[in-house]
Amino acid sequence: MTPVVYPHWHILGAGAIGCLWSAQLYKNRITCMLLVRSQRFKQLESDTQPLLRITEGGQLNQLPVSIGSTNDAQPIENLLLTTKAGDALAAIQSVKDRLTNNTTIVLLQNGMGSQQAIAESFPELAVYAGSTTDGAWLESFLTIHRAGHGKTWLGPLSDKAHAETHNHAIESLVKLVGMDVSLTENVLAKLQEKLAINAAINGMTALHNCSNGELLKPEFQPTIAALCEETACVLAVEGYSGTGAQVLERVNHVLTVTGENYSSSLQDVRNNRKTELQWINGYLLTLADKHNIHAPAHETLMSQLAMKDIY
Ligand code: KPL
Repeated sequence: MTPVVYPHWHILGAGAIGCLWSAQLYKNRITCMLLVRSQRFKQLESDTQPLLRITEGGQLNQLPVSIGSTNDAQPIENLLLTTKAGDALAAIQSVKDRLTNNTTIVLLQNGMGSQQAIAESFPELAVYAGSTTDGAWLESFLTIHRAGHGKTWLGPLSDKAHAETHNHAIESLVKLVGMDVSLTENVLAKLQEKLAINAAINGMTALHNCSNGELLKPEFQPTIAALCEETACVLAVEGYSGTGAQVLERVNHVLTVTGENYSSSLQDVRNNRKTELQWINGYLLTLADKHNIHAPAHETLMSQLAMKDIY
């Protein structure tokens, strides 16, 4: 009998999603190493085993985690990139000497645009993208809270990934117990669906400093509807088939079920971090501009955010 060989993963981006995947891989006995910048790595005490603290449903779990520096030399077989969209390309460039022609890359960024930029920069590699509705937030380094179990779609992005009939490492992610991961041939459609929702919610909650549920108030609904209408119209140039009314229905459903939550963009603002709105509404505006489509609701939203120094 041939022994089962489990793939080894490196995770780059020690935020909430990177830590969540690191914990799930550990629980599924798949080895993985969380990569941090060399400066951060030097600050870690070398004589103690780092622990990842994950709280879920009021219960705290502490799991050992293997941490390495981006500056190490050993090759990376499989890379899960979980940085923010704006940091993704630079992060992958920082480990490019460790990538081989056999490296599989999985990109888990919000919004769109950063994934395509990476697939174009690394055409020789099997690049996959993911779209996730998993909810987790980072309290401090290696301390996260899992807010909700979502679904993750993974699918090929680069030509090399599209040509593969089988990818052992990707299959290891699909089989993870404790995560709901499925494969799709059309990951761009999944990214568009998520982008359409984020484009109506994230910027608005950041601007009005409110919970998701507050956007259901009548005073916000006309703007939300206009954003959804424009999103459907702009994304149609890339094959999106949903109507504005369908997007609005999905957005209002998300606002209802996540009513108490604060969007990731509002959390970024509150923690003085740059948001990913450039990769959400910004992506739509670039696309609109390229195809001469008028998108005044998105334009107004982005300028109102800029007036409040929210980028
Ligand atoms: O994905 C989200 C985010 O906060 O980024 C939503 C769907 C808006 C849930 O909060």
